[in-house]
Amino acid sequence: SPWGAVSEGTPVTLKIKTAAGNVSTAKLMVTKAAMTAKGGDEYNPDYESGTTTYYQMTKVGKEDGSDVWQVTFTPQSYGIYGYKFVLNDTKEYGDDTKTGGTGELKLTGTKYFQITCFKKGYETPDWAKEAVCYQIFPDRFFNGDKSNDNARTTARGPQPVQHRAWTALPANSNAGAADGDKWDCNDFFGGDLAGITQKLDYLQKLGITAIYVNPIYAASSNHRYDARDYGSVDPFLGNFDDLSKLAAEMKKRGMHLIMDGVYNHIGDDSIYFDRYGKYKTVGAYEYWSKIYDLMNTKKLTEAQAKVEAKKELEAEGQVFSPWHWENWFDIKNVKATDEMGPKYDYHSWQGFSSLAPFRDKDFPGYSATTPKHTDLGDYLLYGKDGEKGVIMKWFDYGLSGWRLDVAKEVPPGFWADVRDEVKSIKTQNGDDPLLLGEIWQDGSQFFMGDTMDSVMNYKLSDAIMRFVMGGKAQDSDDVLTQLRQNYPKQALYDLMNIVDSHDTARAIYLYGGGKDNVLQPTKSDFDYNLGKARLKMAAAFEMGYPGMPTIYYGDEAGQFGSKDPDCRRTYPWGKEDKELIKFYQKIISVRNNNKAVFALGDVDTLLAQDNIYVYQRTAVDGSGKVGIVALNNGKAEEVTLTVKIADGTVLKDQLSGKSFKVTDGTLTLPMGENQAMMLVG
Ligand code: ARE
Ligand code: CA
Repeated sequence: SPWGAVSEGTPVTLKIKTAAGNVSTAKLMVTKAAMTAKGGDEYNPDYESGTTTYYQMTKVGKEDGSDVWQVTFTPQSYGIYGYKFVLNDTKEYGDDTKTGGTGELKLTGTKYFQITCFKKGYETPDWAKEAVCYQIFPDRFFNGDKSNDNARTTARGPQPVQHRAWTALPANSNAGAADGDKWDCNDFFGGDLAGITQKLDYLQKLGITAIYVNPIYAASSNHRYDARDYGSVDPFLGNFDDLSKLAAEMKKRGMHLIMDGVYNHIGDDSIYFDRYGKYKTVGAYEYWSKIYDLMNTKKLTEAQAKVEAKKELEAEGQVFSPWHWENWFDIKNVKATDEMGPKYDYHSWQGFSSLAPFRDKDFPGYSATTPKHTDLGDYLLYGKDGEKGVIMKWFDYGLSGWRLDVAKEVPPGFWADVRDEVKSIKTQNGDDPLLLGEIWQDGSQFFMGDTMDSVMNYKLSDAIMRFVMGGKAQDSDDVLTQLRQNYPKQALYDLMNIVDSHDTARAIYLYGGGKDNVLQPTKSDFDYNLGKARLKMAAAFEMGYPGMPTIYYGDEAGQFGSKDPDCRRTYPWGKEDKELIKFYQKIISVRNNNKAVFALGDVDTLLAQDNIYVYQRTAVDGSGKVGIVALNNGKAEEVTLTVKIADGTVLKDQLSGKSFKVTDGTLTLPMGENQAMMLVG
């Protein structure tokens, strides 16, 4: 096993085999990565800026006629470590990301094999390991309160809100826009918090025990990643009473609520920025544009303009916030234009002028010299004068955890501070809160025990998609094996395992051959039945796998759609694919009724060959129970597995009801085309 995760101070022994007599010196090169945001906004482990140590290896004997070299090194402090072997002082043997450590031999420049080293005592919430989660895009799930449908009239800036009928399609006006920033997020369908509360019985019957809800703070757009005010619930969704009611009903059912926290950026139309001069408090843009106007027209110095701007704003009845958010952003004295008209230039998130990021240097934990209490840090986390920080405050309304948007773009030191604070409290269910980062790549950097418990597992959704669509099981298994080894077990079992999300086309649509770039496809744009058969395989795979399986609202009902915003269609109440819902109920109950196996058991790949992918779960509670999940993405085929399960053991496929007996250390499964089995014995 070439990759791995260990706690600080654990000795790691590495061996390499070389052809007899071929190698005269072998060294282990170990680099501890630094975390840098080189050339962009994302913080990543960076070996180039890291510190390297070489360890001499010793020839310890022979195996199969080859020389065996060995060395032990001990990572003393948590971090991401990379290693490779240097042979004869001339060649490097490093990672080729294939299972089994085939590796790659080169003169220089091979990739590092990774070892994740985590803080002693790193623990993650147990409830997430056993949870089955449901993701809700709140404007589109259920309209439970028509009285809030007209709660406000404007979306971003002066743009009017567009009300849409429940079964209409989301607007697609921005598709193909050159700047990608046409405003099409002001169409609202009326879904709300009351709607979620009213549908809890439905979710409970499905077997759901956690809900991840996309942002619900007051915001301009329907997706609400452009917070207007972190301190209030969006009036279209309800108010704090509605939230408390939802949380109370969830508590009764033993469910956990995960909210979306967007702390890298806010909306340009917000109390913090106030680009359109809508709010009584002075926003950063409002303030700086006034300063620059004065500098440019009256030829004042910046210091003079500041004094004058303050006077003018106060004369207009504007008040400065005690949090001083006028200083949290980079706004330049340069005129620019966007789809909302002329503006002073400011750093925006990925070129979307609707989203203004905070300056990294304002986050506590940005560097060793940043003070622990910055205005931004106090506002978001620590609070001040008896008022709680945003991140802590929402726990008072029944929150069980945060999904943290663009987790790589916020200084890791801040997430460490967040962890310290959040882990000092309990959720309304009396257990530990969950911190889950949004990332799309490997998430090891969040699993050093100092920041997150979990991440959105897009790596897994990609691997599963590749397989169910006909890819080789080996390729998907390489990816998943690497994750299993890179991630500490406590993080692996808390991962948010998904097949799609509000940011991707719906799985059923892609699986059925639908194209991402088709706008508002209909059922004739893809093969629904094929998509459905594959979705069943993917969902069964996740229900049996370590991590928190998460269903994007409506997937279980056959909702389809291409990329954002089309993937955010309304839940098809009254038009559900009932057979698919039944299937989901079944596989979720298989997981929920066999938690010792499917939620908490050990995991091993049994077979990953071409069309067949099979893994085993083994209970660690001493019960001796096992589970096997088998998928066939090809034509019907009889599969014989070599298993380490006692002869005579009978395993029953919970989906077909058929039983199979272990004989002579093997298990034979007649697998149909695109069939999934979930065996328990
Ligand atoms: C807007 C328009 C869409 C349009 C889109 C792209 O509304 O119609 O398709 O731009 O042009 C939020 C909204 C989006 C909105 C966006 C900007 O939900 O609808 O999109 O704001 O206004 C990257 C980031 C990742 C991010 C995804 C979307 O790394 O963090 O892109 N995800 C989060 C949220 C989003 C949210 C934001 C961030 C902003 O989950 O919903 O968008 O707060 C690769 C890369 C990833 C990349 C991924 C997807 O795999 O590795 O880094 O993710 O592709 O592009
Ligand atoms: Ca409503």
